[in-house]
Amino acid sequence: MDKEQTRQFGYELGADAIGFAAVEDYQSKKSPDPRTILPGVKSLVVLGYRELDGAVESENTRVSFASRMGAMELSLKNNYLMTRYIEDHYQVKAASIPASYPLDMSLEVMGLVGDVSLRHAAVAAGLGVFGRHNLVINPRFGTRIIFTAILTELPVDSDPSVQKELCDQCNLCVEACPAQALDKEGETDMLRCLKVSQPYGIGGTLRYLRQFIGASPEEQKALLKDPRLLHIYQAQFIGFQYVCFKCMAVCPACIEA
Ligand code: B12
Ligand code: SF4
Ligand code: SF4
Repeated sequence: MDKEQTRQFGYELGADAIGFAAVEDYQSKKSPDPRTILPGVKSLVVLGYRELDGAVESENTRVSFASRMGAMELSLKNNYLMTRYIEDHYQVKAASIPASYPLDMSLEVMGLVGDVSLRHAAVAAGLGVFGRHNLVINPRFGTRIIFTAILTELPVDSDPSVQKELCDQCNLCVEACPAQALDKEGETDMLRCLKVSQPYGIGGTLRYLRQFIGASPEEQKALLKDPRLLHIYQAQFIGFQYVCFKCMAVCPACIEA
């Protein structure tokens, strides 16, 4: 694959960072083998989209998430266009891996493991290194970046990995986490994070439904006016999922003041 031509195509679409990895350099123990997605896979193209500073730092997380939705929408379309470009241009098969959803919701993983671990893919493609918050820090955009990937049948050499240690262990992310989900080094307590960062996701919805089912008719009338129901509505139908961005927002790595 002509990396530079492909990179150029991606930048023109609006991606902020693009890297390439040979499939053998992508190692994520918990994730499915990428050959279960594309049997002839030989490489990954990884794309990064920066988060907007005003949005990620805002205490109004509706604004933060609306901006994330913009990045996700742009990335979904771009990933499709770039995958199509690779298939057409090189006459090979390629598969588009979006930023976050849909996820495997089977009992074994319950939506906690992506089809491709985009952090491990980003590291393999030279787009960053893991920090104390278990997120990937990019040398240009710091933690304020989300990723997508494309699996392709074309062999490529991986881009040079980031050698510099970008996390200075300042611990700001650990201290700022309202769920204490980062206390143990090298592991995010997923359930703690989920409960606080997605209060109106599946967990919050089930809590509301259980309460509703067990309530008297009078209590049910009151529960129908509970603001939680409207929050759940926004989360489910509009897609407003995360209300916490603290570990991204406080990380000073590679962010100019
Ligand atoms: C499921 C999921 C979650 C779950 C579970 C997270 C988890 N621990 O994996 C929950 C809901 C908790 C979650 C929370 C968040 N998420 Co999330 N999430 C995902 C998703 C969809 C799948 C992740 C996955 O497959 N995990 C399972 C396996 C791969 O994890 P693992 O092997 O156990 O690796 C973990 C540790 O072992 C450790 N680790 C592994 N190797 C190494 C190596 C070193 C050196 C170190 C220090 C650590 C380390 O890091 C991982 C985190 O626990 C990805 C998108 C994707 N497809 O990758 C986004 C993704 C990881 N999420 C992202 C973000 C931004 C968030 C949040 C900030 C929420 C928000 N507001 O956006 C928080 C951050 C939580 C945190 N600090 O860890 C971004 C990260 C971007 C980045 N710059 O790194 C991703 C990549 C989405 C995207 N498209 O960009 N997420
Ligand atoms: S998203 Fe919020 S709750 Fe989850 S790890 Fe980051 S700071 Fe903690
Ligand atoms: S906030 Fe500090 S400790 Fe946490 S990842 Fe960023 S640089 Fe590392």
